[in-house]
Amino acid sequence: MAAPERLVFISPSDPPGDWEAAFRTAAPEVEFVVSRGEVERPETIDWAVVWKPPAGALARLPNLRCVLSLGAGVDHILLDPGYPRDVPLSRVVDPYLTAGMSEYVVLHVLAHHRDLPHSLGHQAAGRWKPFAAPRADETRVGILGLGELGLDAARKLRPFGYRLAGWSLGRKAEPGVESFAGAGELGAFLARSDILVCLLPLTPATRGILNSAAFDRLPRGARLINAARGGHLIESDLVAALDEGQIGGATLDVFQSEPLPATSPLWTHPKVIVTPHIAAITDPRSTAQQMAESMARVRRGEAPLNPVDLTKGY
Ligand code: NDP
Ligand code: OXD
Repeated sequence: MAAPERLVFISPSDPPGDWEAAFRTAAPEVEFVVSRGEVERPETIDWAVVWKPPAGALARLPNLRCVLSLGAGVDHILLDPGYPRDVPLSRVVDPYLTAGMSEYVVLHVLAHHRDLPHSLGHQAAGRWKPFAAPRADETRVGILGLGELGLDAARKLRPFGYRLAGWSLGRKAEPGVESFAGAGELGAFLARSDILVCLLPLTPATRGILNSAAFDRLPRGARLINAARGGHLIESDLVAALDEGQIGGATLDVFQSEPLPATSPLWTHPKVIVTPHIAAITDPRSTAQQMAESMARVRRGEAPLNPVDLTKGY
């Protein structure tokens, strides 16, 4: 009888019990092994389900058939220069994750459009100070990244009447969303974005894209929502732009260093809303089903679901 397939689960933050239970339903034929450092009998591991695996960990699994990211983003895996590039890599594209991200984006676009931070400041001071928000149809929302998450967010923002645009590598034809494509159109896209939402993957081309030069292209007082990766944002540039008034407020879910250090000025900045990388959380039950489908495909000699293009890095 053939030995059972083995799956190693590597994550410093995801609860292994929830994933083990989900895989017991989705792929009961596969043995679920939680890595707490070295993996026993590494040559017997077929599948790796990972978030931020330590550098070199995947290269030490010589018979790996597929790596399954616990997130939609895969920068946490491809940062490892020893990533075994001949092993297919699959990322999460899941309706619950997408819905969660769109809820977050809609919540914070509305919060900035209606200037909730300003109202909360007045409340804290016991001040009754009415003010009018701009009209939605005169408020320009720009989404960096019009992929799975960016497109869904745009579709869910559309009923509010915002003037929507998106920036991507290739041109998009989404009704009601003006499409800007490529580095050459970034400046024009920024210049028309009163509320800028970042939903880009973190790649060498997008690292540090939210910097002083980009902020200077935005309309004065523009708002920033970064729910993508901390590596997109130069945090010191943002603090300077907030203090100077070029940026009027920001929501940040992701940071250069996570957890956000206690000494960061972002924690207490009156114009900043901080959330602890919770914009969208991978749902184990739904995602384990998809991972089981990817494993079935790889067994048949096919590509997994949602394969990552290693040359593009997303
Ligand atoms: P996709 O791969 O579906 O979409 C990425 C989009 O970015 C595409 O539209 C792509 O363009 C565009 N893009 C990539 N590189 C460039 C570039 N150099 N210039 C212009 N456009 C570019 O990713 P998802 O929408 O699924 O996810 C986006 C990111 O969101 C993830 O990588 C992850 O980092 C982050 N995320 C954060 C979460 C959180 O909780 N904070 C939760 C989930 C995801 P094109 O369409 O032309 O290829
Ligand atoms: C992801 C994340 O990439 O949660 O899915 O950040």
